[in-house]
Amino acid sequence: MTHATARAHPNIALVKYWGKRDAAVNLPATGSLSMTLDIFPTTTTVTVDPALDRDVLVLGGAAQDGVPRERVERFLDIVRAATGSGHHARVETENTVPSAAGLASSASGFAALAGAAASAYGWTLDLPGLSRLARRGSGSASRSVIPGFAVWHAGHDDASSFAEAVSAPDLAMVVAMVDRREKPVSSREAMRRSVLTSPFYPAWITSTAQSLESALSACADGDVDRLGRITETNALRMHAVIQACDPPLRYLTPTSVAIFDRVAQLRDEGIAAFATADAGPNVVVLCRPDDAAAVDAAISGLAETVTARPGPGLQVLEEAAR
Ligand code: 2P0
Repeated sequence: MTHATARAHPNIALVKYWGKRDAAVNLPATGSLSMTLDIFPTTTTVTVDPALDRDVLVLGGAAQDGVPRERVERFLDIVRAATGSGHHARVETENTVPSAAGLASSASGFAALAGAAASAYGWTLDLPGLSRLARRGSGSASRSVIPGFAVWHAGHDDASSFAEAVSAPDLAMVVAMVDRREKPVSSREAMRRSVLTSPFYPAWITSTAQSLESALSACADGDVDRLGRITETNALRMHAVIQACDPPLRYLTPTSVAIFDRVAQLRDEGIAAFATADAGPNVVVLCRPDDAAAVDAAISGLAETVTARPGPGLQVLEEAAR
């Protein structure tokens, strides 16, 4: 038996990934830009065990069945196909991010799994290779492999679609935990519904490609205000796409909207703060590190808060011995 352990952190997109151009190998319709956080890590151990007749997934000490286990098995099939292994594995994972609440547990989860599985099966990959592999599990996981800020190039095939580091101004994110419960519609399903039914989807593709270009140039210029404005606009556009789906779908709650309003008010008061939200009710506020305490004080009456800073990329904590 060989085993390896890896750790990865969630990331929050400033320019969002919303929709696929190829679901089979998980190619996104557009590129995206994110910050990997220094909070809520996922730690995963993969043990390759010739005695197993199927893959086992243990999440927080509880054996999983159904879709989560099958998703891991399909992912490990990719690693087995690449390494010529016929053996199954036991995957033990500990999440500190509230699962499925729009705080990117699949990003940290599949990034950690990619690192641990590649090592356990003896597949040596460079950082772009690990990012590509993580992408196959969950698109946003391609970015959690990278420390700090990452741009995920949309690409046109498996080889060209991966994330890499980008330099950006020093920033903080104040995370407002509006609701920790599992969301009723997964982002994968909501993305699919958006592509198929939202009349705004074509405009999303065009505007997001432009927003990514502008955001990258704001990063290069160290322009926090421009980067922040693009971030908030892009998030609201994504939610507009989602809210135009059939059957109807809305992730933002009255509390989420109240936080967006409070953040706009903070800007009127002279604090450069900008709100974003993923496929869930939680809101994340982007600001300069020196302003994080003021942002926290402004919104902590509306939801439980925690402040994050740019975090590390994928860490393999224990390499498989061979
Ligand atoms: C993002 N989200 O860029 C966007 C914003 C949620 C909202 O990437 O189907 O779990 O596994 O590739 O990565 C969530 O989508 O979707 C996501 P799959 P994933 O962070």
